[in-house]
Amino acid sequence: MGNVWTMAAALAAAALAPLAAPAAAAPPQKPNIVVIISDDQGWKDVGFHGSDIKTPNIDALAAGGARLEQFYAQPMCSPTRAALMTGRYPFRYGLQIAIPSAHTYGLSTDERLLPQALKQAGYETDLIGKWHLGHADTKFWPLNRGFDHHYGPLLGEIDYFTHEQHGVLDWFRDGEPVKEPGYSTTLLGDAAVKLIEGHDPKTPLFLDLSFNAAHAPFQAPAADLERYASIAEPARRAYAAQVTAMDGEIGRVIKALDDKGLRDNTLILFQSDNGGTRNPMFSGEVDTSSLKSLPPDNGPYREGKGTVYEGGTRVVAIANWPGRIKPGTVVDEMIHEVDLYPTLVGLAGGSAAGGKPLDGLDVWGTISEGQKSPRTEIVYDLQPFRAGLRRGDWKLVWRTPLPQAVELYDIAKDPSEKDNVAAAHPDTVAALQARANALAKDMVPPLLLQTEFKAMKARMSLPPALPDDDAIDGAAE
Ligand SMILES: [Ca+2]
Repeated sequence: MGNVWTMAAALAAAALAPLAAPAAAAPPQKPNIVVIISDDQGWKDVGFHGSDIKTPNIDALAAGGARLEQFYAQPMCSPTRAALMTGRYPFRYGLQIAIPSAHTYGLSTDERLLPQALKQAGYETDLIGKWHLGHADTKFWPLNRGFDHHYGPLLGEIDYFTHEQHGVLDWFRDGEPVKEPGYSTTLLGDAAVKLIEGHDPKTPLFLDLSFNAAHAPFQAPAADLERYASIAEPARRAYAAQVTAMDGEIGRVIKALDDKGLRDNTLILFQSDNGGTRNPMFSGEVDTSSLKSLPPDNGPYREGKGTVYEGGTRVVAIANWPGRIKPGTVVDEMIHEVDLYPTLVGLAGGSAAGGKPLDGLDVWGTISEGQKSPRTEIVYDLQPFRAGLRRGDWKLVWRTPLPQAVELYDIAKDPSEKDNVAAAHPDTVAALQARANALAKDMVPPLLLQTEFKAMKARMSLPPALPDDDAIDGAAE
């Protein structure tokens, strides 16, 4: 009898199974992911960090989500964008330095990029705004790197109104140059709103909205400038106006997500791509050397863009997802740009496998549940002439050409990097130097330096630079 009942139970279970299966197997809804990147914005240049520059929409994102107070990017535009796209440090593929406009190299095409991984996970992938990961060959362009659509500049250091750099148009829609009127920040906001309004909610969306604001040149529409009539210095006034103009566009994008009913299933990340520029040498190709002071403000952090000090690399950053990240969260744990790749691919239910080994670590538990960061080390930069490396709270700043300079800071106690304690901690310095050296064994020297050395070598085998015949004849008289 027992067997009969067992058989009956098994039959009943089998009969019920098909009914139960669809509910159990229904996949969780994949979140929309909107990454908003500002360009060269100072750490302090948001309302919630105490700025006089008005950023009510960014402030609301911060208040409604998590402020990431130890979020590290790379010191410049291209390297940070490369770190986001690959989940790997730029020293692994020679992209430690921003790509100058006349150079022809780009982000190595054998890297597997974030939009490729998200596309494989079923996402629509859109880049609205700046790329700066290769422009001279179409093989580097966004549509050949996993994006379904791209609108905006391929490089990004443009005039905000003409969209030109050095008189050359840098404004594209899906690979075609576009000449159109308008302030770049407004045009990018318009495009993002239109995209969200027309988006089919059945397909999860990855939007990389990458403003050229607030990079030099410092330009803003008259109405935005008028708001800051109280700021006497023209560059700071224009910079403040362009930050507030960008904030307004971010507000429109959030409203579009709200209106479309997507907001509760959308993770929004906001960050600057590097610290604000404090030295004209690093401001880009626009000459800012005549300015009395560069406008961005990195608050308590030392120096700015281009350097491995905290002012160049610890950037303003926010994560916001209603219902998934508690409002008012402050994450004071180390997170690096490379961590976004595995974190976002993980949330998307995709696979981080299939590319090269990642430097990034999944930090979702740190952002959303208050867990300790899995990250114990930050590589700020690694080049033949310098290293910036943090392990725990110890940070090494090492300029390697002779005469070399070695600095050591306790970042927890001295976040402003005022007190170089290298002399008092020789063992810590030696351990960090050994680690930097070990990492440097896998370093690809910057593609910029490789290209320039080739050009230099070519110039070294030109004909002798002797005076011309007239000068020689004259000398003999
Ligand atoms: Ca930048």
